[in-house]
Amino acid sequence: MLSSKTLFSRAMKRKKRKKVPDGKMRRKPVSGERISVSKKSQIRECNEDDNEFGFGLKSSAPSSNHGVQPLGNLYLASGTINTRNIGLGNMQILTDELVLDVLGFLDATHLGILACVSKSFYVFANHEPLWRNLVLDNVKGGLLYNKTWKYTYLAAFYPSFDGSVVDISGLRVRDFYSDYLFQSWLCANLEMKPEWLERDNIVRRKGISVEEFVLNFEEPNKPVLLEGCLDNWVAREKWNRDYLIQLCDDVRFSVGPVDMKLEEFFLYSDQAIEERPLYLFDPKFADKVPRLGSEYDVPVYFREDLFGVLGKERPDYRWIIIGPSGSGSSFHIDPNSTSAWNAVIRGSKKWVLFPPDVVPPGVHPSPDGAEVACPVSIIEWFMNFYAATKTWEKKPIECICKAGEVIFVPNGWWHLVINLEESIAITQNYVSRRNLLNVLDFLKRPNASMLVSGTKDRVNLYDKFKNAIDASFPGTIDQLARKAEEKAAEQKKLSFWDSVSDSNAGAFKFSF
Ligand SMILES: O=C(O)CCC(=O)C(=O)O
Repeated sequence: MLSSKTLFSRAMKRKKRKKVPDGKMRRKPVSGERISVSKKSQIRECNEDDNEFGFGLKSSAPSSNHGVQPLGNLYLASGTINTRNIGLGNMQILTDELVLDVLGFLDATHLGILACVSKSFYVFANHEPLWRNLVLDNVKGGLLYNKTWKYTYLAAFYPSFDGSVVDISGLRVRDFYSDYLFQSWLCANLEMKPEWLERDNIVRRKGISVEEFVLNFEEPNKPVLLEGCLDNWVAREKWNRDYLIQLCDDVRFSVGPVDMKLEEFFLYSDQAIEERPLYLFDPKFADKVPRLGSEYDVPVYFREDLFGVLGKERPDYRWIIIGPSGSGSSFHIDPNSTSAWNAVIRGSKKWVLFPPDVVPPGVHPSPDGAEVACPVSIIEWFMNFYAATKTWEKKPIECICKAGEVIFVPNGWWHLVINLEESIAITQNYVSRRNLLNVLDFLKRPNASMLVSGTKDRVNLYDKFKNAIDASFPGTIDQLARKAEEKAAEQKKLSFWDSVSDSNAGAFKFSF
């Protein structure tokens, strides 16, 4: 691994704060940079020589990150110079993150000028996520990705710029040590380790009845992987790149903060090597291209969809999801306390799920649940936190969901998803009678205006939904509330008997 030759301070964990209710799952642009040939081969050597952690790089790992090395290497270097500090002048006291935050205020021209000031500023000012932000903030209309974010920017704003002749590796700077920049590069270029993919402990079912699904999974709020329920989907047969590009033509889909045509998105995803690749995640896909909506059917288990009573006022509930290998969704709980199903049409996805009472390691929700601080990227979570789950009493549920399979994500469960190859999926969030009371409770919370998502009217959603349910299904809410009370009383009785009886011996337990 990154052993004696490449000492990387693994304790350094980068965190991002994310507001939960902002769409179903949104992410901020971050990271992605390069490594020099020698550094790359150094790490490869390390992998072969000393496999303590076994990190492997993607074969597509580019050949330059401007020579940035992890800070630990400084202690083994013959000299004590860190070019990072010398070239930053008075700014050297700032952390790398802060330097990048400051540079994030600059426009492209000033970033370009700053890159000429010193070797250190050259490295910082070429940090790809800075250019990614500049592109995403400024390029309107067609986004034609061109090798790197910096060259994409230049090609968009300087028509005389000839991207075909540039060398994307850039300059290599000697004696530059930075854990932040190194980790950012590493996370963009790491292969998923086999042991991150090994655990497969989800219950799988094929051909079960709706009653079995409700009894064994929906009612007890447990995940399940359902096989064979997409067999009749037109989407399974037809949806591939060429078909979708032709069908969707000039239609633009939501890709993080920008809208892209499918052709543009695939142009990007074929080239990008990023820690957090852009992800196409569009809730309006079926309005934009009605054929997309008619080429799949809601699996039989999920047909009760009570938010339907709100008609056009219902919160966003279905998404088409397309992303390259490495893209995905970092830890979150689904919006409005809904449950969800996620069907993989092409590709495959690694899932990690924790029950509602277990906050995943490395994830820190604010007390009101409105914000979550978590590692910058999914890959960083695997690198720094996955191993911790091995010793946890409550192990996560994990699986790889392949094309043709559907996962049921019960309400309140934390989940993280990473695409192991380019994937196309459909997901829907829904409310059935099993989680209606949860959803109503959620919508009624005092900070609902911060928590409710997917709709413009966050404050009145509770009243609107409750009234619409009362009108369409009179008495249902009271009936469910009575059932819930009975169940709670039953459970209380059971736990009383558990506490006074020795369940193994079937006898009373006396404690003095
Ligand atoms: O990236 C994915 O496919 C998972 C999406 C997800 O977690 C969600 O829709 O809640």
